[in-house]
Amino acid sequence: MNSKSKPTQSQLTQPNTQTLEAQTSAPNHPRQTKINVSNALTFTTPSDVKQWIKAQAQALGFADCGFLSVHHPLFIQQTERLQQWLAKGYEGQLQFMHNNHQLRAYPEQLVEGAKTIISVRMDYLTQTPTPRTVTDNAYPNQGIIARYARGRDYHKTMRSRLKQLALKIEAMLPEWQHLNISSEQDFIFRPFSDSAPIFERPIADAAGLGWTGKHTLLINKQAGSFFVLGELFMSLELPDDEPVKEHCGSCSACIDICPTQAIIAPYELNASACISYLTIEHDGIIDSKYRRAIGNRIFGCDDCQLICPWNRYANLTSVEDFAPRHNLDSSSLLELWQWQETEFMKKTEGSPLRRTGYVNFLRNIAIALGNANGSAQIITELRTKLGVHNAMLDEHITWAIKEQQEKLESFER
Ligand code: B12
Ligand code: SF4
Ligand code: SF4
Repeated sequence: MNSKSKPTQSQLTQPNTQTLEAQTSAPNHPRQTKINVSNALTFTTPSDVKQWIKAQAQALGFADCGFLSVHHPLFIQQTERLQQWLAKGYEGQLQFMHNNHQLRAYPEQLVEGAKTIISVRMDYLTQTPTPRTVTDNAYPNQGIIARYARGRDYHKTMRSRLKQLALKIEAMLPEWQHLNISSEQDFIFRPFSDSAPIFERPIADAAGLGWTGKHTLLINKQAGSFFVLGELFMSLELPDDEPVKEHCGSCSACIDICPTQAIIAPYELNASACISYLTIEHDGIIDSKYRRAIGNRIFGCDDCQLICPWNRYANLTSVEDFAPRHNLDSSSLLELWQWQETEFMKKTEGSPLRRTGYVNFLRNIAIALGNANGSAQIITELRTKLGVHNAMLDEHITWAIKEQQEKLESFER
């Protein structure tokens, strides 16, 4: 390859066997025999470095990555928007949204010495959903768990792979000394995924990973929106990527389908009305005005994504960690209702489901059982947990029994 040519995709990802052999066959003369891992590559500009990092990220299971300066103007702008959002009371019990606004506005203070954020996305679907349809509604006796949450907790998967990416970058620093991208300094890095006061979706948007849909999630033209986001803060100084054009146009399918009308207006979500918030984050009584709308969703909600036309392009994941555990993609409500606390703790080890806690999990199933097809067996099963845990759960069980009785009575009429 001449000095101007860019590395190809396969050159970027293939390990250089010549290098490894040279290093292992001459252990006594490391200085003379040291051949750098990139001896087939030429890095002429910082863009070559970005291309190399992107290829490494993809080899680690990330679908894509983009680059953004920690000093980008979006951080101050988003902090102001967040404050307006909080002033409307949309956060419900999400108290952490009130904290650390200084760090949100100045992310360079979050990781001292960081200059660039690598924003990554990771697909999580293990089955292709039927396009533009909420098929989950066709199974009222099944407990629907959001698709991101059926396997291993993605936070751990993301952070450990981001760390691997950082180590690969660190090993390459000597090759990039001529590029004036701070590679001669000590390498500082820190991986995040949903674990710090960071505007993850706006970062990914500005770094060109997709556009923000009217449901407030990021969408990619080639891959839909069923992916999670993460970031690697690092001390290399690389140029920003450009945002992409938005493609929602006049569509409003997500706003129209939302069972609880949580999407107040395009790009404006009242989190406290969102089923994802109610079933995962909200502790205690769920307002009865939302219970019928919750349907059979017992942990999270995918409706605004399932209906989105761009998800006909959603990709399946290459990451095994997302594979559903314990039939969480096809369990009946009654099966899940029968889990004892020890079983819940065992089966949700390393799973996002742990977050809601056992009694709130039962609360969610009780609501869904109230919404299931009328059945005397469901009423009997609901009664087995009355008076067993706490008054909050009893209130939901009593509501569900009443809903079931009304259905059975209307059949008899
Ligand atoms: C709090 C939170 C929630 C809350 C609130 C969601 C929300 N939209 O705010 C609840 C619990 C409801 C929630 C639900 C879900 N979440 Co969530 N959540 C977060 C979290 C931790 C913070 C988001 C945040 O800052 N919200 C505050 C509001 C103010 O921010 P915002 O929506 O971005 O609002 C801005 C826009 O309205 C914007 N704005 C205003 N006007 C305009 C105009 C235009 C044109 C534009 C572009 C923007 C714009 O300004 C606002 C202020 O910044 C992030 C992780 C993170 N650290 O970023 C994950 C995150 C956003 N969630 C994620 C996921 C997957 C989900 C669910 C799909 C899970 C599920 N299946 O149940 C649902 C989807 C619900 C939905 N429609 O958004 C992913 C999104 C991935 C993606 N493809 O975008 C994230 C990034 C987590 C991750 N690491 O992957 N979540
Ligand atoms: S996740 Fe469900 S409840 Fe929340 S905004 Fe989307 S459709 Fe509405
Ligand atoms: S459903 Fe329509 S409006 Fe909503 S995010 Fe998708 S394309 Fe945009």
